[in-house]
Amino acid sequence: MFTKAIVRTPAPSMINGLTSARLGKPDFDLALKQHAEYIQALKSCGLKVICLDPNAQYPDSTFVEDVALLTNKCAIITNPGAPSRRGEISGMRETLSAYYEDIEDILAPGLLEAGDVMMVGSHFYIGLSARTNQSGADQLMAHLQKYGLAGSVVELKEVLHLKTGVAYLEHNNLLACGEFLTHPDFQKFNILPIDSIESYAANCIWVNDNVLIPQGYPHALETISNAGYEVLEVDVSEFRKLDGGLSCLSLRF
Ligand code: CIR
Repeated sequence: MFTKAIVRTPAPSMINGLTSARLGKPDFDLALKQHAEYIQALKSCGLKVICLDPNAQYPDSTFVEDVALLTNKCAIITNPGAPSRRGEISGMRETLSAYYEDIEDILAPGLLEAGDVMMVGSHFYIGLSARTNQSGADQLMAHLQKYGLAGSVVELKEVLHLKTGVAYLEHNNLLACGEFLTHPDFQKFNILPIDSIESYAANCIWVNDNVLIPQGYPHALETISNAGYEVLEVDVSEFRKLDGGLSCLSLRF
């Protein structure tokens, strides 16, 4: 069960965030409204939400998931692979020290963005991507081992982050799309398939047996509801324009 989430309000500079999507610039006012609704959805799942101030210096800083990995034993501050995002980690140690005694770091040459890390109980799958390298993954696995946790690497071919294409919904259920549908590492799970036309909906989040899903993906909604979850739809269209999904917008712990 999660009890808390950390989010960061978007700054007006978010409209200049990194993107590969050709969906136009986000509408900042709409993004603020959607962010507030996202916070409400987390609260309705029973979480206390800690909301960090906007950081205009870093346009992508609202995607707070990428700068830390929070486990039930320790926190790990990452070293983002995107050069424009590295400074986002400043202040994270201070924020996290209110909740964690043990805080570790990923250091250069290691690079890691926690959008590449999927928690399944005490095991963490780490995507090797354009943002996360082997050294970052090795450091993370060493930190995890120190606390009785474990990790393994997954090579990515098609997506930005591991969790762009896969989401663990507990109860052995794994939402998966594209390259992950047949990935050998994931065949032990009960795969809930997401069609490629709804690939954005593969980035959902499990919060205490509710599943937050992006608004506008009817097949994904049906698949997840049929699997027995309480589903909450959240409109995150403005974050999608920056390749960001539901998981990227919070750190849940
Ligand atoms: C980026 O490219 O870094 C941001 N525009 C989007 C980050 C999305 N984060 C995530 O998938 N964990």
